Amino acid sequence: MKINLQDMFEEFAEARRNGFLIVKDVKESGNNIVGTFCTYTPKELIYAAGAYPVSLCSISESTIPEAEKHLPKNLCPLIKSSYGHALKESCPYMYFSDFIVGETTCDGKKKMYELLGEIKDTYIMQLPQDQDNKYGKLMWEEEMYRFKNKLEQKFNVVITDDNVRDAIVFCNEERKVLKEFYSLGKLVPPPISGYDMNTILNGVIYTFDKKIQNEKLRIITEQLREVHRNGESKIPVTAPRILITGCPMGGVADKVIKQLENVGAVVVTYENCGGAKNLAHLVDEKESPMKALADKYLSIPCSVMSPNKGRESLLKELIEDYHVDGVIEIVLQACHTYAVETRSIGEIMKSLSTPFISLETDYSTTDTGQLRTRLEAFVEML
Ligand code: BJ8
Repeated sequence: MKINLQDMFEEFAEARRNGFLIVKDVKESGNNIVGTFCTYTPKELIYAAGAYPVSLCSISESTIPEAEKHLPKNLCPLIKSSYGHALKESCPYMYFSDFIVGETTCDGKKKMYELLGEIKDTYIMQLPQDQDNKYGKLMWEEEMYRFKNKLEQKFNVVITDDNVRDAIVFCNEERKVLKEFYSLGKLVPPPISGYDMNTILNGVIYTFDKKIQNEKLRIITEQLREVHRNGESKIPVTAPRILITGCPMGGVADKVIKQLENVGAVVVTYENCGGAKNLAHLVDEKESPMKALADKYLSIPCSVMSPNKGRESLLKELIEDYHVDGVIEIVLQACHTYAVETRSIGEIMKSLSTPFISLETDYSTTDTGQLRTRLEAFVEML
């Protein structure tokens, strides 16, 4: 079956807005919904409880002034935006969630969750911050059981090991399909722009029917491979190939990715959440399911971990596999963990002779021009 790729990109771009209506239907059909904020959430357990995980709104600048009535101005925009939505009751996904699950990741987020708990039932998983320590691993596995109990009590269900195994297979299938899709960035030239790729990776967060999503993504991937085989990619073979790393991009995609591609580069891979950081590794289907979940999620290389060596090795792997010419790091204002890692990531890039810049930004449009100038200068240098 041939599909119109542009229509498909638009469908994924609209997924968040359309998802507003779908989440209402899902809820009104008697389903349970759990709101999530972070990649560390073991969504398999939510599916195993017969519920749907849904990502909560966190990319709009419009809710930040409201949030700043309770939170300090000097806080990451993602945290303020999320909390502002809760105060303004403007995130339908939150509205229809039976409860919210958060993790003790960065300081700002975990303290915001305390305030969020005054507005909505908020459950916190205690995330250890050392991935290699055996006590940390045991603690995180224990947290999996604690979360499972919460789901069982809240939804009056029993979650068996088989339920969890089925959910692991189900979520792994989505990861495999997404990985096949984003691996198109390895092709030279890539058959899809980084902006369209990001749109799809973002759109899937708000898509409830994963079977249909997987089918569509398989078709898109195959069609884009054909575009490449036929030499029909609109991206010039000479376009500098960029890897994006750092904080989540949702709130700044237009002013970073769009502008970067407008000045002649192409984003071929995303290391940040939504990209390889989350999707690169599957949950082990042969391991005992709760331990497998604990192992997979604790290994996510986010800067809240100390140390966070996994980010360095993932970056090295991606730079090689995607023939990367330059690396751009996005640091959301007041994100201390990523800001501190900038130095070590910069050193690694130097050792690999890979050009690197780190851009600090927020959700406003005030630095759009300044960012364009910096992106232009970076691309010219490549
Ligand atoms: S796994 S990146 S989604 S924590 S940008 S709120 S770290 S101050 S969003 Fe994140 Fe999970 Fe990590 Fe991914 Fe804090 Fe930084 Fe803000 Fe952040």
